[in-house]
Amino acid sequence: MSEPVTIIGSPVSPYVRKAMIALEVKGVPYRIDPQIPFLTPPEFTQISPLRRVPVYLDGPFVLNDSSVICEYLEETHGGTPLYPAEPRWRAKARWFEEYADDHLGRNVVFGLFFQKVIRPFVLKEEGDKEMIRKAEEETLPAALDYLEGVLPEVGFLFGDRPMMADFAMSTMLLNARYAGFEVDAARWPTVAGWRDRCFKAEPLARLHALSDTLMTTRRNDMQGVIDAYLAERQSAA
Ligand SMILES: N[C@@H](CCC(=O)N[C@@H](CS)C(=O)NCC(=O)O)C(=O)O
Repeated sequence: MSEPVTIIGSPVSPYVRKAMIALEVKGVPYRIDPQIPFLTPPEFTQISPLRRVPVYLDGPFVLNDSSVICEYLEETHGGTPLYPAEPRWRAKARWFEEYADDHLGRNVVFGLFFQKVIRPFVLKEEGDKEMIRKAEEETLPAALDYLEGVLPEVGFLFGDRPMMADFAMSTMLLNARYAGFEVDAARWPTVAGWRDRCFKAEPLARLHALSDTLMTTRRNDMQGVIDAYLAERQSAA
């Protein structure tokens, strides 16, 4: 039997969760090495030139970037699709995934989560107040205005099943929540309804539960929590 693939990065990262979603939807056995990119040794650059997670390792084969990893898994495994087949919808799906990774990521992960959670609690320094204000008051409300106009009132972006674009965008909202930013359901009812449907869908629901647990787990205990989660997945398969 071949060795399971390894994902480097913590499931608290929305980008790492994307890779885990793809692996779980495709039924690929995997391990997690929950390294925090800011605390990795200098040699980390050899497998992650931008010093980012997730990193996908399959023996000597290395992939970087969550979208690259997800598309590779889609191309190499049959079963439940992560992207729509029809070229126009597939192009739209790529756009939403890019919007999540780049724009939502810059504002949620870097603008809020990094400034309000990682800097004070992991790096023991103050976050950038102006960056937080801008994300909370300007860029994220504008992003939610955009999403309110393009997300479906029922179901998911491409039908009655969530695909990678739904997962990539909605999972950013979990890190926004960790940083104290909640989607106001009175102002953005369509986003809030779609977000709730995505959060209840597997494998996102169980990955969010894992991430929630890790948020309150000491760093030394994280590997054990993740290994227990993966062992349970293995026995459920
Ligand atoms: N476009 C990349 C973004 C990955 C990313 O920014 N990951 C964050 C963790 S949430 C990271 O590693 N940050 C470290 C850094 O930028 O120095 C992807 O989709 O994988």
